[in-house]
Amino acid sequence: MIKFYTVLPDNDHLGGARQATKVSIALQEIGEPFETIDLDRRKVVRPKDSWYREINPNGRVPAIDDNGFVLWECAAILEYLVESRESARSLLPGDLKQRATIRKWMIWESSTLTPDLITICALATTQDPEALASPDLEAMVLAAGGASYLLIGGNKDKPAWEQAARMWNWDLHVLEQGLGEREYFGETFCIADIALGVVVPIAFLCGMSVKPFPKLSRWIRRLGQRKSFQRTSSFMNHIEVATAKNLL
Ligand SMILES: N[C@@H](CCC(=O)N[C@@H](CS)C(=O)NCC(=O)O)C(=O)O
Repeated sequence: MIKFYTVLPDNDHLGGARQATKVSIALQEIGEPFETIDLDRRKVVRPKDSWYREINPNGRVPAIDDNGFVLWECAAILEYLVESRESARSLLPGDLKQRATIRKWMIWESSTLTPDLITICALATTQDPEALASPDLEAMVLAAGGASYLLIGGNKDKPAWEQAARMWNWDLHVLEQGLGEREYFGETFCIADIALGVVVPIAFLCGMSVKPFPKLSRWIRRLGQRKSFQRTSSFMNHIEVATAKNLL
């Protein structure tokens, strides 16, 4: 059975490992049984001498162990699941060009969208700490962003925040255009929906709205109707924040 290494929300001061939920959502979508190994972020994931560094030398979650084959990085794990399991094929639907387009969104999410998210979260903590829904957002950003946070974390510049917010809204615009009239980022629900669907709602914690992007807003609600997302407490928490603050 696949072992899934993560940090669950219940005993974690940062509310669990949000990126890692991409993997548990994918495993649930394909009906693959898995054993969850819930790690202590401070005692097991981070320490350089921890046994977990043998699993992931980055000291990050998620990682999986599939019968002795260890893999880390969400995008690589999702692609591996699709390629190794017949039941997962539907998560990478379409012909060659459609599948390449899905991979494009996966790469864009980790190379552009998530770094932009980390930037707005980092700057949000210096702009309006009281408005933040998560008291530990700053620590969360540090956990996810590492060095990039340290570079900009002390920047109390309003123009820097405004520029980061513009950047994020531009990303949302790119997503809105990319989604077009379809329900999902693939011909049907696919791994890009999982990757993007975990990341986009995190920005609700920083007060970023998707209201100017009605297709995206409907897409997030559509994801919220899937059992795999409903069972993901961090996703549901971000939706609650968005609803309370009228951001969705
Ligand atoms: N690029 C990585 C990102 C993983 C990541 O940032 N994980 C965070 C939790 S969401 C983490 O493990 N942080 C380590 C810490 O809290 O010290 C992936 O896609 O797997």
